Amino acid sequence: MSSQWEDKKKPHLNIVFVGHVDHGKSTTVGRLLLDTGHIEEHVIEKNEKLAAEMGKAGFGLAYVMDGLKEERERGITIDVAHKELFTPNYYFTIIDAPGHRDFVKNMITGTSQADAAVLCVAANDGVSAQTKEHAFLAKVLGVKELIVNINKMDISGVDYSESRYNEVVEEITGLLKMSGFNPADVPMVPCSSFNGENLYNKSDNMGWYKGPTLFECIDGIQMPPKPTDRPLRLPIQDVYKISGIGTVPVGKIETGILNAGKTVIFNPSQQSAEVKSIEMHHTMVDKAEPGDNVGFNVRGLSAQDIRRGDIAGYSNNEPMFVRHDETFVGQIQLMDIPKAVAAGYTPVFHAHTAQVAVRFVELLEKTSKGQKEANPAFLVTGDACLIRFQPTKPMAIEQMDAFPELCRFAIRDMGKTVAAGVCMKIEKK
Ligand SMILES: Nc1nc2c(ncn2[C@@H]2O[C@H](COP(=O)(O)OP(=O)(O)OP(=O)(O)O)[C@@H](O)[C@H]2O)c(=O)[nH]1
Ligand SMILES: [Mg+2]
Repeated sequence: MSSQWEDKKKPHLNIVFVGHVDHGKSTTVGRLLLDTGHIEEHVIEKNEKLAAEMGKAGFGLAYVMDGLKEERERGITIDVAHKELFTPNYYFTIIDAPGHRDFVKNMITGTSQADAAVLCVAANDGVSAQTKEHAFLAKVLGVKELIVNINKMDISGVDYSESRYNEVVEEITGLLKMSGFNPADVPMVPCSSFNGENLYNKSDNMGWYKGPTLFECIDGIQMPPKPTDRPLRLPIQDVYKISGIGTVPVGKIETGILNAGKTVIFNPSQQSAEVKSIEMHHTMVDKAEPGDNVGFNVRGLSAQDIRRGDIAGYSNNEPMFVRHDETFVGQIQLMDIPKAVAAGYTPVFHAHTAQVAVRFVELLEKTSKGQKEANPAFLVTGDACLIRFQPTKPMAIEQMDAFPELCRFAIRDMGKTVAAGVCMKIEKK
């Protein structure tokens, strides 16, 4: 079945659905696709029958996105899934991320491909652990536009209550401020994905809500202008070896233009190669722009020469990187850390597509409850701090003043995100 708005020449955006486990991300995506005519009712009916047989009644809509056997049995999303959605203004690729804390790694992969995000928050639970973690990660990983779906408004105890909606809006507003989004720019739509209320069709049960539907918000996204006039920066997501073609790195362009025929350099691998061809949405193109997800064939490099976490650019303005004997200074905000941390702490940094263990070398200046302190001995949850860092192996990262798109990082330890930060100054030797 095809959509009435189908047209692949429309501007393309990747939109990721994130939020705490079970808050209804997959159900929202399934319902949006159904109500907008991208899939037919009988598909959902078949899914629902299958779900009921597996003891997962109610998961028929979620099964549109949850296709893996284990996902269907457990009733959770494990890996990201992609689907096309056409709206009057855009051609979207929807990325449905898992909410379960064990699969945050997959959420990070999906979110680093996204331009925009829908944060799903169940109205009964409100802001929960992965609501927080995903909001921080979305900001760090470069999501520019955010929409909130306050979901499950139908559920018993919430019963479409305006005052409960207002309470959840207040909680989310606090979270958005902490994670670096401006709440005034973020629409928050009260929905029931299960019943299809305020997703595509307006709800008869929430007359008090006068704002746009989730679909109208998604279609109305205004993306900031594409930084086409800046130097090329293309973080590499994966490198494939394709028989008959050769080495094909893939990734999403952050800034600048990738041209076929030009030579690119990959840092920190420090390898150069000519771009032979570029492919986007299974079509060959001569050039690609910021926001485009591309695969491109490079001449003369093996798939082992370059890797995920490299950034491609041109040699007249190479992507920056910090070697293991160099340092950088960054400002971090501690979100959730089990114990106090001091110099010597070496958690994993996630910056664009890179994952590198990085050591806290020197705590320079702490801000705690509005009070500043030079060279503090340790840090706890809620503190912000300016720190000198040293990666354990070469790591591509950019300074905030040069490339705000590539200066952010999330810090993860023991399976959770403990802090988020920005790189202010790279100290090259
Ligand atoms: N009452 C009610 N239940 C909902 C709604 N949306 C989703 N659910 C139920 O919530 C459960 C989880 O839904 P999913 O869509 O799988 O949630 P998810 O956020 O994708 O979960 P993960 O991907 O595992 O993080 C299912 O039982 C859904 O039927 C809603 O609007 N109202
Ligand atoms: Mg899901």
